[in-house]
Amino acid sequence: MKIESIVLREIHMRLKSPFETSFGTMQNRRILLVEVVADGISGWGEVTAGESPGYNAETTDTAWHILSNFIAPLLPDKTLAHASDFPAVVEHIRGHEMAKSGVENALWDVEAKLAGIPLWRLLGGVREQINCGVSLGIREDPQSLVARVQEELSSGYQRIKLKIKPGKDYDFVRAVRKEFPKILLSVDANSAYRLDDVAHLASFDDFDLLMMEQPLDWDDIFAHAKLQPLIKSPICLDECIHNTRHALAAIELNACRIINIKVGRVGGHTEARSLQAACKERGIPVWCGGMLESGIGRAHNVAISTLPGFTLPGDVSASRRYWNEDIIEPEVEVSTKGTIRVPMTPGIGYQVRRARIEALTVRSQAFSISSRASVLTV
Ligand code: OSB
Ligand code: MG
Repeated sequence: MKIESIVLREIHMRLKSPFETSFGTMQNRRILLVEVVADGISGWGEVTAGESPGYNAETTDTAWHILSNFIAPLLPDKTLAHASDFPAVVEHIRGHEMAKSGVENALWDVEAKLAGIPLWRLLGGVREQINCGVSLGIREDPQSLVARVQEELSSGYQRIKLKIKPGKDYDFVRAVRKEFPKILLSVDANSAYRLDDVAHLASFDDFDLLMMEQPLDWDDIFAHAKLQPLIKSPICLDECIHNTRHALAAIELNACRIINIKVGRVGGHTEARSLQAACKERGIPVWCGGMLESGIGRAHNVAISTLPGFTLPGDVSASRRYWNEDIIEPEVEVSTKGTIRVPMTPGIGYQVRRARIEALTVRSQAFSISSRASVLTV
């Protein structure tokens, strides 16, 4: 693939309703999209960074900075045999996994289109439908949370994940578990607790949780290794795991029994694939996490979820749970059994709605062979 051009865009999209986590509330999304053209074919990726650095260190603006100053200028005129060769191109840049992932995944889309096959097949996927769960934001009171859970179960979703934070945790989970004694139920603390809270975290043993996601500090695998033997709930790491090496350390230390793979958090499909293989070899189930993506990021999540290690329902759910109108066609839809059928057309397998993206764009920057210099439009 000879890269001809790369276009960065920031689009603004408003979530249907605010999403509250222990680190803050998200509603007005500032999403970066990356379009790469290589061998005359256009591919799309999404940068999954948040607007503020509450989940991880990256933001929409740090990603724009890294992409426009350090990554995009390297690309025009470069030839890569495979998208999986891209990580080596940006190896000298430390961190900024989400920024890198936006470009790498666009290259995967190009490569799959050039090969005339769906992306999920190119990645080595083995299933034609994926199992879906939902992640529910923190609510005012337990009753309204129970009502939300009922709605999602009626739509068919196979697993419910509740966001928790100190003061909005035990009573909420208890109310949901009481109403739905049999469902697959998880909680996600997004690093809101400390090792001193062990007795409180152990009290969740009552609820037969499928997992407790990232209870402790975002960068502290060691503290999770101390916590895991003291609680029954299997710990699932999210924020702590940025690459396969982190996963191997966490597994060897018994810091978790499950890992959430987010393609952006680990730097792209190449690392996500290697991480799931490493976990599979060691009997650690993985599932695909979400970052409130537009249809483009969602399509990439659908594709990676087909790999053999992804044995638990992911946080990949229908476009219409988030957006009044998505930027892809068809939108991502979930069956009444809580599954998404993977697309059979080449690349990400969903049509990108250019006119709609154009209308949502607030800034863009293009890098191409002919100009070499970039063109900035605000
Ligand atoms: O921790 O999984 C998380 C959303 C934003 C930031 C972090 C997380 C989440 C979610 C939502 O849980 C997942 C989704 O539905 O996209
Ligand atoms: Mg999480």
